[in-house]
Parts: sequence; C-alpha cells; structure tokens
Amino acid sequence: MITLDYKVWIFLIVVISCCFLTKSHSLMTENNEVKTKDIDILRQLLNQESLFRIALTKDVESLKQHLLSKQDETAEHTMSSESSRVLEERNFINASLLQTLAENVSGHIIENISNQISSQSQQFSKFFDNVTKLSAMLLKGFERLENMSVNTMQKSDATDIKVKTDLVEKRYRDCQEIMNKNTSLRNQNGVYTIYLGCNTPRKVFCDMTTNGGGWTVIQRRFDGSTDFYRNWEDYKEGFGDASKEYWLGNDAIHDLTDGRNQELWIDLEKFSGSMVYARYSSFSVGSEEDKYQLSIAGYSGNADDAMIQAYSLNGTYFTTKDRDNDKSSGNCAIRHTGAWWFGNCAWSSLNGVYQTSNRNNNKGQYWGTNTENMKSTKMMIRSK
Ligand SMILES: [Ca+2]
Repeated sequence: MITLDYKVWIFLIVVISCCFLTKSHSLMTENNEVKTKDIDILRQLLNQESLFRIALTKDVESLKQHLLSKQDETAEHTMSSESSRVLEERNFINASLLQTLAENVSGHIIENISNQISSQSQQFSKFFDNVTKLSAMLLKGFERLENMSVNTMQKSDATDIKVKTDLVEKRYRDCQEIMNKNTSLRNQNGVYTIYLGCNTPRKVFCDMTTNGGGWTVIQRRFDGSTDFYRNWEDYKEGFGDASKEYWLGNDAIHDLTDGRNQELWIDLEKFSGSMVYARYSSFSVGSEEDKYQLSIAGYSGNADDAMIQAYSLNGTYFTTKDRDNDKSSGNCAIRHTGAWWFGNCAWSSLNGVYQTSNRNNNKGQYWGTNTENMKSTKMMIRSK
C-alpha cells in the first residue's frame, strides 16, 4: 500500500473544493438565467392575456352593439344564430313575463271589475232604496194632496152647508143681518129667507149692492106681471113672487120697522131711461090696528120728495080700494087705482096699476108733482 503524505492529501482536498465551488457558481448562474427567461415568458403571456381580454371585451361590446342594432331593425332582418337564440330566450322570458303579467293584470282587472260591480250593485241597491223611499214619500204626498183636496172640498161643502144651515138656524131678521154675518154674500143680489118675529119665514129679495147693500126689498115692480090693484087683506099679507114683482106685506113691514131705526131707499126708473132715487133717513109703519100708519122723515136723493114735501104723508094711514083711511072725501086708492099712504091723496102712488108708458094721468104708479109714471120701482129698507 502506498502511503501519501498528509500534505498531498490537503492539496488534493483544496483542489477538489475549488473545482466544486466553481461548478456550483456556474450552476447558479445558469439557474438565474433560466429564471429570467421564465419571467420574460410569463410577462409575455400576461401581455397576451391582457390583449386577448381587451379584444374579447371589444368583441363583446361589438356583439352587444350588433344585438342592439338588430333589435332596432325590423323583424324581417336576418338575425345571427346567437342573437336569434338570445332573442328567442328573451322572447320566451318576455312571453312568460307577459303571460304572468297578463294573468296578474287579468286577475287584477277581474278583481277590480268584480269590486266595481259589487260597489255599483251596492250603489244601485242604495239608489233603488232611495227611489223606493222617494216613491213612498211621493205616494204619501199625493195622498196628503188628495186628502187636502177632499178636505178642501168637504170644507167648501161644509162652509156652503154651514152658510145654508146658518141661514136657517140663525133665522136672520133681514137682509142686512144676512150680509153682515156672511160677508161673502156682499154684492150677491137675490132671494133670501128672513124670519119675521124670529119665527115666521118669508122669502124676500135682498139688494146687496146699492149703497153698500143689505137692503130688504118691500116692493118691486118692473114689468106689470103682478096685479097690484088689490084689497086690504092682500096688502096686509103681501103678494107676488120675491124673485119677480111683489109687495112684502104691511104686517111684515110693520114687524121690520117697529121699534127699529130704519131708512127707506126708493129706486125709480123712468120710461126715459133715467134712474133716480129718493132716500128717507127714518121710516116705519104701524100695526094693522094703527092702520099701518106711516112715519117718514129725512129726504135726500135726486127724485124729488114726493112723500113729505107735498101732501105730507108723514102720519097718514094706509088705504086700499076696500079700506078708506085717507083724508079725501072719496077713496084715493080707487081714484088712483092703487093702494098707498094717502092724505088728501098724494103726489106718489107706487102701487098703482102698472103703465107701459108715461101717461101723467094720476093713474098707475107715479111719482112727483108731474105724476110721472115709472117704468120700474123698488122700495127697500135697512137698519141704520
Ligand atoms: Ca077717504
């Protein structure tokens, strides 16, 4: 065996170490170079990836623009398969949404319509209720009007009956009392019933117009239809028709004027057509026992005073053709064909035989100093 010096061994170790270090440095350098190359490649890859991403983004944007432009175009344009697919999906989605929306809307509309119908039904129900109530009110109104009408008619009838009943039950003594108690009868000339002595009915003609009305007519002549040339008894009881020509009767005139302050109004119509009147503020007639003695005073009017001024008739008695109570030697009633309050006869005789014209012959019914025949006469009395 060969033995080596230790120095040789040291030398060999140093040489081997140097070689090893050199080699290690070389490997490290190569390794760094490789790493550098790898980084470059990676950087390039990153750049490529970035460029690709940008290009892809542009493509996507372009595709979006294309799709948008396609949406704006008419349906006749050809769509790309991708856009068609997208559109089909979108249409499908839209259709589904529309269907859902339509279902919701339909449901909502139906619900609204149902609610509106229900509300309108309630309103119609209220309306018909109101119409029913209004109809009931109108019916009640008509019933009230009908009742009012019936009541008014009944009231009118009742008033009419009341007037008639009053006329009977009240037993008015004269026309003035009738008119004063029934003002609606003012100006209603006509035949009424009065009660002499409060229990004897007598039909009389009432003048409800002359000088305020309320006049009880005791004598009326206008056509000669009633004979006035009568005896005492006829003049005592009265004769004729109250609606035509008549004499009320001396007993009745006495009853109406006895103890009552009456005035006398005489209407005179001449054959010339003119109307005149004589008014005496005081007038009364005595009883039959007093021969129906006349009390008269207070002339006024435009017909001349043919009762007092000449042949003063105040205080004279009533004379008929069969009862001579005058101051003449003969019978003034026969002389003048009438019946009247005569003195030595008179310038008035309104109960003389009716003349169809003015003859001025002291016959017939005449008035005044000219003994002028009158076409119509009306003697009436009223309380003062
Ligand atoms: Ca005589």
